[in-house]
Amino acid sequence: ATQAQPTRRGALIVVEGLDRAGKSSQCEKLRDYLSQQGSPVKYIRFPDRTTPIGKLIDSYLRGSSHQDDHSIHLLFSANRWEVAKSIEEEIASGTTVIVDRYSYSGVVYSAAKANPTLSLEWAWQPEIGLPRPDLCLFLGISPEEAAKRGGFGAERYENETMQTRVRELFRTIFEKQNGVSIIDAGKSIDEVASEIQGAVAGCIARMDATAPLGK
Ligand code: DGP
Ligand code: NA
Ligand code: NA
Repeated sequence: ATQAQPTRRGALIVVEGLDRAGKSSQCEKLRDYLSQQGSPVKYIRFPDRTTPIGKLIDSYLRGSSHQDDHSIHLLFSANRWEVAKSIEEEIASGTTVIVDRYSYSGVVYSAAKANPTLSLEWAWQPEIGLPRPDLCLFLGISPEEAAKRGGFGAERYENETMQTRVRELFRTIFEKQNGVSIIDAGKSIDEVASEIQGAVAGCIARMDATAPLGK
């Protein structure tokens, strides 16, 4: 009898970046690319504004409600925890999951507020134990290039002071983080897409798809 093939799990691919770096359109392109290759693939984004917790986050981001900095931080984290199990199940069943923003945005945007009791270290704690990405792609963009792509949107955090701090903190955490691919998102959409495809193909080729997803 032929021996059963061990189940190959999917990869967990996280895409991070500043506002206006083109994250969402690149995530869609990556999803289409992988599915054309015949890989089962799912694209999700955080915050997921559709859940009850997500609705609180949405109202906060639109400026319709106020939240204590720690409280909103924990809600963003809870919004990831509420789908953690379903991410693990998708991955275990062989589906590659592309995630638009994850724990890195989580810690960086909160710590950027320079609230004296909300350090990067504090901000990491509720993220510990979430599914660990196999690859994180960081879409970097200069302030000049971002400005060319239009003005700031109306949401909370979309202002010069916040974006400058967020840029610095992303740099700080990605300097010491392994498994991060820094992509120059100032290039053309197609150039960025092909760099992303190369990094993802490399990750999938290197990873041990018979070992479970990390935490
Ligand atoms: P987006 O829908 O991707 O534009 O994200 C909405 C905004 O929320 C964006 O400015 C980044 C910010 N954000 C995303 N995740 C988190 C998080 O976990 N914590 C905090 N404080 N902000 C976040
Ligand atoms: Na945004
Ligand atoms: Na976005």
